[in-house]
Amino acid sequence: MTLIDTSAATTGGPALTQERRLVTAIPGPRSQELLARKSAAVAAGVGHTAPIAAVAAGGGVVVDADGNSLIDLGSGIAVTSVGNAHPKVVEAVQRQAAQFTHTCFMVSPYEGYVAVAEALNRLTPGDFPKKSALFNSGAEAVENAVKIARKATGRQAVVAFDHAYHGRTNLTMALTAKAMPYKSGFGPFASEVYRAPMSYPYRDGLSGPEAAAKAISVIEKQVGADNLAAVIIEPIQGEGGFIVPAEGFLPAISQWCTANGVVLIADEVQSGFARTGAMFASEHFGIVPDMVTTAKGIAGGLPLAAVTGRAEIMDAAHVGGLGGTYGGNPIACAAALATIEVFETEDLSDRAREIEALMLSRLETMQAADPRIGDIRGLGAMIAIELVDPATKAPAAALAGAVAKRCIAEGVIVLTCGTYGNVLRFLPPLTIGDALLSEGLDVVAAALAAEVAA
Ligand code: PLZ
Repeated sequence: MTLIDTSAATTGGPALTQERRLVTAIPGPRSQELLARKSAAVAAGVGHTAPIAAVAAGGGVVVDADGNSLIDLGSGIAVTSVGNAHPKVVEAVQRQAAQFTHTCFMVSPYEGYVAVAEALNRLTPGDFPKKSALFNSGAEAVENAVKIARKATGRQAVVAFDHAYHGRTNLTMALTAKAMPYKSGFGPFASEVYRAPMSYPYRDGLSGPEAAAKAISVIEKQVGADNLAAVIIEPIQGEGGFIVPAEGFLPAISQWCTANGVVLIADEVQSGFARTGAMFASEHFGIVPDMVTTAKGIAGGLPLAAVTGRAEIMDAAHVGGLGGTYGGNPIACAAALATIEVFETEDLSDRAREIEALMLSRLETMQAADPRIGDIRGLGAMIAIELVDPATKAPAAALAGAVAKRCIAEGVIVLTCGTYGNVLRFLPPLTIGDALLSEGLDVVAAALAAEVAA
């Protein structure tokens, strides 16, 4: 067994020098060595975006085994919003790990789990009585939200939207829209899942109410309200392309759900926890979902997920009907409590709005000079640009891929997304400094410019 030399950076957290630093080509020799071991030992289906061997991360950077320091515009897909290895999270994890690592909450309950549930019941939208249940991953939270909604309504059908992403387990693959890479060859998929058209202002040209009327018509005619347990929607779609629905879309869907006894589940796995400049993205649209699924940003990088909802819906599942060996693991709960404290005491929603202002002004300047940036959208520190052929608006997926690759080679981690693969998304940790964020966007601009020349 060879262990990666971490001497390039032995401690993470914000103490790491906040700089972009390239000391080798990416990937450097040590990273290459790990990637060779990865391809020999890890199933080919598990891909990676940045070809590096990460050894430390914090603030706004990820450091690799060769000593390169990359600007992080991805946060491990919207997870490390409080910054990687935040000292308060590290301290909470260490303290809890030394106390006990596991009892199984269903065997011997402990306070951390209950305290996380209390915090979620307080923080999620809606001032009615709420309850929560904890799980390990976003997909598992979504699965459980659907289970609970079915039990509560006595109905089976679930509606998800075009461009939706809800996970990779069997039910959540069915809910997810995109075939490649998430679904192809992995069926058969769960039944009683139906798809409605999403509001996608850049491409459908519809107002929110128009797009909602279209979706509601599909739901009423093709599913039937009486058969429908739940409508699940990401208030801002993540993997599907950071699609922000037109104004009025979400309220209309929400009102229709209420009028028809259908449970509205907001999947805030990617958009939750200060990411969009509010604790939850639902708040921007004035909707109060019956249930909210959360994960990612909740625990500073530890695996934790939750379903929070109206108490009477959450209590519909019989005793013993919900659970899992690790759901609400005590270390993950300790991390979540520390993370939530950081969100609140450091006012990271406010920081997300500052990041939005900085990113939008930079991206708008770029767009004015480059019509291949067809659309700029998103809220807070969840911003994306959709790259297109300026003449036809046809998605420019190859361009997006090439720009992201070039950025990574230049020391900036940039992720793509979108049904058409043509969206560059920016999800920096909320602890990134302005100078570093600005430098990251300089690199994005240079990469886009270089792809004209190329
Ligand atoms: N719901 C809205 O964004 C996870 C997927 C990464 P898990 N998104 C990142 C990948 O390619 O696997 C996500 C999401 C929304 C649910 C999920 C699923 O969360 O924690 O990955 O299961």
